[in-house]
Amino acid sequence: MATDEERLEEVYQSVVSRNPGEVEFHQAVREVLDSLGPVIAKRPELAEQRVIERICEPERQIIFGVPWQDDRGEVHINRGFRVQFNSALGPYKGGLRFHPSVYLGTIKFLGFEQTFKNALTGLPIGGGKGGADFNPRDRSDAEIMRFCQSFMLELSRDLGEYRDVPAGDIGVGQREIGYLFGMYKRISKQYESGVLTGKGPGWGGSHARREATGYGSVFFMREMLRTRGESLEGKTCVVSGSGNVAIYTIEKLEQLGARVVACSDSDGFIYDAGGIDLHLLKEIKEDARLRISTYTERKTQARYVDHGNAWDVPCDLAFPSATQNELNGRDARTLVKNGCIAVSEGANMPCTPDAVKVFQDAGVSFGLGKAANAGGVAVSALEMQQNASRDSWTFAHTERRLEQIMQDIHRLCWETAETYGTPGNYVRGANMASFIRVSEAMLSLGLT
Ligand code: NDP
Ligand code: 2IT
Repeated sequence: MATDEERLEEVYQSVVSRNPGEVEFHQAVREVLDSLGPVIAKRPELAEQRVIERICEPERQIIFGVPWQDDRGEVHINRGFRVQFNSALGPYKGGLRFHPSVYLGTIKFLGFEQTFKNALTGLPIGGGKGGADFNPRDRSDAEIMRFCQSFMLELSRDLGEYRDVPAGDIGVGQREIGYLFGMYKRISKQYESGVLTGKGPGWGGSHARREATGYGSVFFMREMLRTRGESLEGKTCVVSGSGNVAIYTIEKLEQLGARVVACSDSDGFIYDAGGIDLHLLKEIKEDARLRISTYTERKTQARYVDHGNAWDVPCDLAFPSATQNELNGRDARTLVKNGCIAVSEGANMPCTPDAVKVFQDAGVSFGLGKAANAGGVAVSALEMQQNASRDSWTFAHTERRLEQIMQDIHRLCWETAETYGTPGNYVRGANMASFIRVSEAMLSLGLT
């Protein structure tokens, strides 16, 4: 009879052959399956009814064309996706990504991760993800609006407060959610607030949703540091990216007494030894939507390194918060050599498998994305709660809930890792704990 390891390997091989070329999806599945051995050994009933195979197969995959017209009247066609991955714990929930690199494999990897992440929050949300291979860079407001409207015209058929609730991700922020929601409202003839999250607080959104992913990643880091008898106070940090997650990671780190000396975009990074000027950063990225290189025009003592690698900058704490596989084994070795003691993944799967191994072998506390960046989707679920009860909570109340949720996720990962014989391993802890939650629900619901 096959051992548990052999059975998990068989499942992995079948995922690879059923989803050819979707390398990020394979990578995400590999990480989860590699974690499950101890759970299957102790609780074989969770592997019954082919639950592991079923968890790797999306419940539904929707692909559609998105035609739109630019400001010069030229017609473009993009490809839109929504992968409704798993609804054992609640309606499909997860963001939309607009980026030229998006293909089905990107959305599948993100939807798979989302299923487990959402389970860790303890809130009633299943996993899904969507997006398009649309490049919003240098597009006017009107072009973005027309694209969002065309995208929603098709996607609206598959959404609903109790069915599937998208939000933002790379290239999709409050502006895009506004255009998407406006179109949904028109098509459905209803002010169905709960169909999208990440809305503006003035039109049904939750306070602290914009801040939630970044703040949550810092709260998770604080918990990891506590287990080492350390705190954030006085720590030097590097945050990659300069989008939604990066900006609010920097904000919370500054509030809690740490100093962020570098952040980046896909063209290069800035180094500001005195600490990144958050006010200026927000002006550049949120208001003017410019490149990070313009930071040095206003702060001449800072340095911009064109095509440089932010992980070369010495730091105590690293927050990869841009995109998948942005931090490789070489970068991890540099960080370890420079004295980095902990990593919190604000992005989804930003560290390559060899980077994760370098961190774990060196005793660096490593908070994987599906745990560390779960604050965003958690506050999205709180937004759904507020919409369902036609209520609006204060910023302070919502932030306290977020803080509590991140502490609970940290404790769950920590304790699960211990229970199953891999103490301190958040990757194992998070994957096992979330698998238990999703598989128990799937078994209870029968073959549906
Ligand atoms: P934004 O679009 O606001 O910002 C993305 C940032 O990452 C930009 O600085 C961008 O630089 C950089 N970036 C994007 N793609 C690449 C790439 N291929 N190579 C290098 N840099 C890149 O997105 P978010 O901040 O919302 O998302 C960042 C990460 O966090 C993603 O992995 C996302 O999945 C994850 N995440 C987001 C959540 C949210 O609530 N928004 C929740 C949980 C996770 P440039 O402008 O040059 O492209
Ligand atoms: O990756 C993620 O968790 C998100 N992009 C947020 C999803 C959400 O529904 O808020």
